[in-house]
Amino acid sequence: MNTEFPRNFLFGAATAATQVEGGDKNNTWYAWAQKEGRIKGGGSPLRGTDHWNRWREDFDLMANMGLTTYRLGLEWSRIEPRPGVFDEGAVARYREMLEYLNARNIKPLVTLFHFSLPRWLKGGFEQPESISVFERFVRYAVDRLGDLVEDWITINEPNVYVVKGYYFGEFPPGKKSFPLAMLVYKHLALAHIRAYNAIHELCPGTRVGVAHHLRVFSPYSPFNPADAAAAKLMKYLFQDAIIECMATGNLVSPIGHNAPYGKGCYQDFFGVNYYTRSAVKAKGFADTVFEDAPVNDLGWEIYPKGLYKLCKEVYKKYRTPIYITENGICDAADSRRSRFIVDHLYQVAKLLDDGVDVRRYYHWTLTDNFEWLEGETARFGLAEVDFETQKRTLRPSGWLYSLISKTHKLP
Ligand code: IFM
Repeated sequence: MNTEFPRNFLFGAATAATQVEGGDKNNTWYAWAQKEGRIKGGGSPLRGTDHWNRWREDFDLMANMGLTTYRLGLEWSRIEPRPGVFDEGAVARYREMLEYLNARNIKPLVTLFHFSLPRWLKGGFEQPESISVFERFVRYAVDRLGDLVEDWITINEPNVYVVKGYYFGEFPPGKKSFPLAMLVYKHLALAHIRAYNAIHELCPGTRVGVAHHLRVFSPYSPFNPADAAAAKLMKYLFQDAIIECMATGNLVSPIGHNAPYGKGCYQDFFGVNYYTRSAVKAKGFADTVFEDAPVNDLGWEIYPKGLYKLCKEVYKKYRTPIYITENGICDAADSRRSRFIVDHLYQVAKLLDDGVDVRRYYHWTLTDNFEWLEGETARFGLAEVDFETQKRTLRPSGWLYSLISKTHKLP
């Protein structure tokens, strides 16, 4: 098999504004972190990696690593600190960042909504008005930054946002209601379509997609039909239904049953965020891990073949170019990350060999960061961060990834 990547295949790293920038008190995650016990180790996104001030250092690191693309997020609450009031200073900073990236031939891919909302957006995406409010923000951001960006992600991991925030109640707003979760799914799907259309209207030729969190769902006991049925249902409810709504505009059950903005194709690329596989037990509709499976520091199974399986599946169904918008491992000791990278990129090489149009790979993530409920304790970075001094140190796996990006070959 050919383990050389085409010259136009892009290798990059992905981050999210709230996880790295620091300094913003106006977002829902800062508010959520104020209650003791919610975030492991008592962290908050207020510190992050101080990327808001140290972005040049981080971008230089990427340039030295030979990365050619970077996925970054915009903090909505920074850009629009009050409803309809926009902060020109914040946008100017993002412009500076994007210009710096472009000057170094690092193609930006910009995420508009990644788990964190402005605190003033009461009720978040539960309210139908949120669709227009989001569109207003998107239009503003794209109008000011669109000349510097060719690829946009409207929404990151709608399923994780909904399941954690509205079903398990672990993420803000901490609710536990299936009907509400479905309503938020519906509003997110419509918000995506409105944003998709708005971006194309403002910047024709731009590529727009969603970063979907995809998992493999396998029956815990392969010969148990109840486990098999539960795995199928979990997969549909967690990812397949929302993907269909966002990709085609057709709201499918249990999210909806019509196409309010018309059926069509609302994605120019398919963003795949891939980490793990779930071993599903029918009893208790439980999402577990296979015994003896290799796992990361958070207990998630390391299952590279899943990346191949899922990309093949979505490509067959939607025929859109694929960007792997996230793939990474929580591994503080850096003892498994190098292997993880090579094994997953091997699957990407296989996909290319099989004619699947995968165009980019973004490792999650460039530096250690604020990992939501895990705070600063979960280490996903190619570079280690000492949060006290904010010193960045490239890990051995970071050097390896740099070599792969520079040579376009797997070692
Ligand atoms: O840190 C997150 C990211 O924000 C969304 N995808 C999964 C990552 C690791 O948990």
